[in-house]
Amino acid sequence: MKIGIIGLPQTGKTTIFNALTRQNQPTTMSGKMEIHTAVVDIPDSRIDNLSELYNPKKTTYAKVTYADIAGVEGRGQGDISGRLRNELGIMDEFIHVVRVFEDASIPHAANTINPARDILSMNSELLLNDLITVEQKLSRLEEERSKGGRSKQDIESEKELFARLLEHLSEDSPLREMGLTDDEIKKLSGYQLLSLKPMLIVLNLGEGQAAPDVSAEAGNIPVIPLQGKLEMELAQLPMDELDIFLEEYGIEEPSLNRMIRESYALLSLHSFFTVGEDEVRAWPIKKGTNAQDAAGEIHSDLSRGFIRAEVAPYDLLMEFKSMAELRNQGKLQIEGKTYIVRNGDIMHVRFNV
Ligand SMILES: Nc1nc2c(ncn2[C@@H]2O[C@H](COP(=O)(O)OP(=O)(O)OP(=O)(O)O)[C@@H](O)[C@H]2O)c(=O)[nH]1
Ligand SMILES: [Mg+2]
Repeated sequence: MKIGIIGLPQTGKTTIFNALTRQNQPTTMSGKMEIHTAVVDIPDSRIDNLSELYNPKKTTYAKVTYADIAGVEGRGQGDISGRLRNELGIMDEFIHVVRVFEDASIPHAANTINPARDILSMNSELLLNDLITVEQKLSRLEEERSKGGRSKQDIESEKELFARLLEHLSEDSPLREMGLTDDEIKKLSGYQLLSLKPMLIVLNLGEGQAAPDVSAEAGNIPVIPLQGKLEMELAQLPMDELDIFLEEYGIEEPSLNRMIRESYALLSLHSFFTVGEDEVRAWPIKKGTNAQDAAGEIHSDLSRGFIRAEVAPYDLLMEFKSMAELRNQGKLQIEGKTYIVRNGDIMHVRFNV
């Protein structure tokens, strides 16, 4: 899963990317399209606690890839093209970084600081691109119909779907809010529709700045205010110094962690866990995944030879301190292939190949 960080030039995308990755990419304006990617651990206090309980050789968090994508102007003209269009198309989600911080020495692409305006223009940028994609598809379907070839029925059912997309987009509403069925979304997967992808807005605040109210412009898009520059500085601190800093300022955790967790949840992902002396590990799965498919994430043999899963919710394991104790107390759930795995389930798969 890949999350693209987009926004106007000089809004703090690379700064936030650096905070995410504890890297130090230069934050200069290069003027050309550049993409940096990095795999980031999803912070999860449950994994921290399980790791403390088992003291394993290895602790593995769920992971997501973030891409710092410079060059999406968000001018609201729908003119994203070429390589950039392709890069955006392969993302599973967008984080739109909106500048709120004031700094006269850093020019703003539209000269003034106006988060509400920038949110609206990025949204219409993505929407207009989809409008173009959908219109092109509809006219190709028209041609196909006159030429013959594919069955009339196939063409008509595709036409019906794309006509509905067109109608929705014409009302200035992103495709992600259309309530498309999983089946329809699957059919559309090859078209890389941008407004269909989940999105998160990050308001990049200056020091001591309050977050502006952009709820009207953001609509259903979640908004996370944070101080990009501060987050980057925090991310460069050694862990023990970070703890001291957070305690001193009464901060529970860096806002960035919240951003990571929300961006993970927006992908419709959650985690189940495996535990043991060798490894404590979080496994990302789509919500609604059954036990057999979840087992397949660990290894295909576990899915193929699946017999049953021994399952306990995280809280229960923390209370009883071991899977063996849960088994002795008769508290382990014994589940079959079709069991829908829940967020935070500890799972032990019995299999035979
Ligand atoms: N004062 C202040 N400056 C910031 C903040 N975040 C970023 N900057 C500065 O703004 C400038 C641009 O930041 P970048 O992170 O490079 O922004 P960007 O969106 O990646 O820029 P491009 O890749 O050129 O589009 C840098 O000089 C940063 O130091 C912030 O929260 N406060
Ligand atoms: Mg940058």
